[in-house]
Amino acid sequence: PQPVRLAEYTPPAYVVDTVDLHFELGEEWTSVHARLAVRANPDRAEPGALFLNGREMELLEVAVDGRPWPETDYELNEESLTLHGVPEHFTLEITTSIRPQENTALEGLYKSSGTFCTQCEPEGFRRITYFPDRSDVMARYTTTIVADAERYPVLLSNGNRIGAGTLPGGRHWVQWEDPHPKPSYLFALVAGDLARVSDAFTTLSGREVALHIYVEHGNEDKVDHAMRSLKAAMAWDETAYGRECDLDVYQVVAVEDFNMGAMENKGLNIFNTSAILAKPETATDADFQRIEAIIGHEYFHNWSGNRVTLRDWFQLSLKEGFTVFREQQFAGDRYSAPVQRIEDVRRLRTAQFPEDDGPTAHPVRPDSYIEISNFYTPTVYEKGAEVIRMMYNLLGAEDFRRGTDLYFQRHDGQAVTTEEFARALEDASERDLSQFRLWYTQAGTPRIHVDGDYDPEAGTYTLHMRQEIPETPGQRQKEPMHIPIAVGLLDGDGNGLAPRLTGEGERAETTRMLELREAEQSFTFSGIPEEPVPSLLRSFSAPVRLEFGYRDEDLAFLLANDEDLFNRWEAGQELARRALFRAMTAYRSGAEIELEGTLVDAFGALLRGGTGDKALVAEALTQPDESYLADLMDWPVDPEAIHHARRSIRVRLAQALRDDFLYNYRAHQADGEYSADPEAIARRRLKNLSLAYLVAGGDEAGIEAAREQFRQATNMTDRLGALRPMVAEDVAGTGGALESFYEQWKDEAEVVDKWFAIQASSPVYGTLDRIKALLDHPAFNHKNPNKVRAVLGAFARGNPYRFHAADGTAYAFFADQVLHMDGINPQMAAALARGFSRFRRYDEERQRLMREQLERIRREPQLSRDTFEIVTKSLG
Ligand code: B3K
Ligand code: ZN
Repeated sequence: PQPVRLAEYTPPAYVVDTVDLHFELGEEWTSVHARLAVRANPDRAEPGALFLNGREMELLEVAVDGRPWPETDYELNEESLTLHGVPEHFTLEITTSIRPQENTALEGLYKSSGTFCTQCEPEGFRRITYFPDRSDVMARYTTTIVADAERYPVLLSNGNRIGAGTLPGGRHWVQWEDPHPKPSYLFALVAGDLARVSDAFTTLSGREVALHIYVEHGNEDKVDHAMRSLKAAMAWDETAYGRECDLDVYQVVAVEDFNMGAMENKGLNIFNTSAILAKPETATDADFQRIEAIIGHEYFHNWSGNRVTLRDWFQLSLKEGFTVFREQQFAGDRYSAPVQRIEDVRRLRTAQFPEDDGPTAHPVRPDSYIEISNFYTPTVYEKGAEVIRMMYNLLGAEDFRRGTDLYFQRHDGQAVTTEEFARALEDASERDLSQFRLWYTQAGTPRIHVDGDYDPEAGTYTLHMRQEIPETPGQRQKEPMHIPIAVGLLDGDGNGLAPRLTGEGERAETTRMLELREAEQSFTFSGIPEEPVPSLLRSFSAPVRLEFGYRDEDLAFLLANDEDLFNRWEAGQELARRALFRAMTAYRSGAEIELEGTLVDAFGALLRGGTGDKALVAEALTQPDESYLADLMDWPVDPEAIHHARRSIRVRLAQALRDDFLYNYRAHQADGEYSADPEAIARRRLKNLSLAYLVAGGDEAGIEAAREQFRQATNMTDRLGALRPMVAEDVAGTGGALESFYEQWKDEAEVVDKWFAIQASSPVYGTLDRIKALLDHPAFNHKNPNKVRAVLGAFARGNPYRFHAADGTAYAFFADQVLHMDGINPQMAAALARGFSRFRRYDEERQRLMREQLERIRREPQLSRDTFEIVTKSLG
């Protein structure tokens, strides 16, 4: 397969003004009749042939202006239909026949537990009809759906319902009209027997928007939270960005089988059930928060993505990075901004940093791809959000808002590029972002080395900074980037100074946003009475790896005193990382693993109530996970050392701080009814973290408390809060607990997914034989992405200790699974194949074993484009 390149972008030869779709949904065949108003693109001199994308369909008819188009004047192949000699303006009619019930790739039109549904982003529409399936072709859609009335009482598409009726033979029809021009990737259709929960929202200007959430019958009691979140998101976008909803009706449908979380189709979002259904008995606090974030994310796309859309797929981060940033701001406003920031950064570090450092590294705006579905990556999403956040940091809140207002106003209804976004911010702020644009084109996580230099005579403190951007595939030479680095200075009592650079006047703010632009650059602060402790990269103002030679005491001091809560957490994490790396060294040399006092004292002080912020204490005491530690480790990554070191640090912390954990466990028991408010979530978080440590420490009272909590819990957060550590530590009675859990929840698919994942990611329960047994479990199904993620995804990502078993048996098994999945769902297969992509980070024997599997996968003659791209890039 040949790569598609950004440099080869050309505007479409023809534009489409209207699309009229007529679906006849059937059990065997579904026929699609499309009538398009086509005209030559006035921006192009010689339009030439009309090129239409299309795959996996049977073409039944092609007509131009009502007359069948002769076969001699078109070319049809596996991926396209090209019409030669068409007029300047015409009506094109195409009839295709498709088999949604056999579509296991879950792209285009497919069936999910009896419901017809669609996923068209990025290139699914071409599996429905022949069409210029590219985001810069925007048209007005009308959709008529005809289906059996009994099986499919609910028939939905984008926009407003403009007609309906019954037909002979028990069939009925509904017609929808979407007044907003849109690219084909935002088209959606749903047909099924679904229950509806409704509400309404009145916008700032008084427009009434009907809100409907559709779920399978029986799930009506699990949509309250999503509905509340939707209304919160609508209100938030009005105040935070001045964006009002432009629809009369906003519909959301939940389906079981979905490749990702959700999809922002215009006025008709389609959601994975896992990203919408929640009630306290079945969903955890993390689920509640994830649902709110995803509901918000898809809603925010209505402006950042739909009203202003993408010129081409290389611009994907224009909508995704910006929308993730908006989602993060929303979540931070709803819960706690520092805790949200910690979670964002944790995700960035565990998923994006490794990607940026491996064979599939690519810029936020890639310059080529083989399969665009492979580019819905942490780099495009999470690093993309960081790029937007850095612009926010550089411009400040007010100018940033002026910039986004200008962007939305200037480009409403257009398909644009990241360049237009940067330009709007520049124009609104009169700032120069030319060097900053490198963040879109240069891959690799910058490393920043910082030294501090105090001059007592002059009363100055100088920070010397040096930036290096590592080499990435296809990018040798890198230019220095423009990096906002938020800095504070603490005096000996832990108070923040108000740092001013030499030459600047007095300032009040205790955080100074430095702008690093050179490869090496120094910043000198004046009027510094004593040697300060610097607090660097506050709130993680840029997605970089920053190094500064703190002493352990400095870190403990920052953990106790920094006014920047994110950096408090960061200081605690750095202390923990150091202890872990020392423990790994000890483990590898066969020495006893010890835990020195600084970490114990610092964490003890936190638990005894230093900050008063429960959520933050819980975050600080959460150990960095194994895959993040693998990313930090020098070659070769040693999964065993990581696992054992991490475990013994956990056990030792638990034992050293046993009384504090027990106190916190008891002090934060729930009282009264479940609530998903920030305070209650923080309380459960700290309580369950304390419980997990007590169980890890082998404390009898703790283990008994876990058993008891597992039995008595009235919500899933507490139930899993007990079961997880029981499974992780394999305490007596865990097998029975797992069984009873399954028995109790076997009818709730989202809960069964948790049951799978908890085992697959456990170093004790997720051994290879158990994983194989889970695949044979009646509740497992390779065609359901949630199940695949719960077992195979959790195994590869969440259980590195077992996945990287030294004998390579897990690798061989996993490669079989990749191949099997490739025949079912290429996107899922490619996602799994990434489990091998960083094989060069491991020792020679593991490298050899993984390479062997990658080569075996690559030899498969029918391999999908998706998996092919990941495997060949990994092999390099
Ligand atoms: N835009 C969709 C992602 C589509 C991915 C297709 N493989 C969800 C989102 O980011 O909102
Ligand atoms: Zn998105």
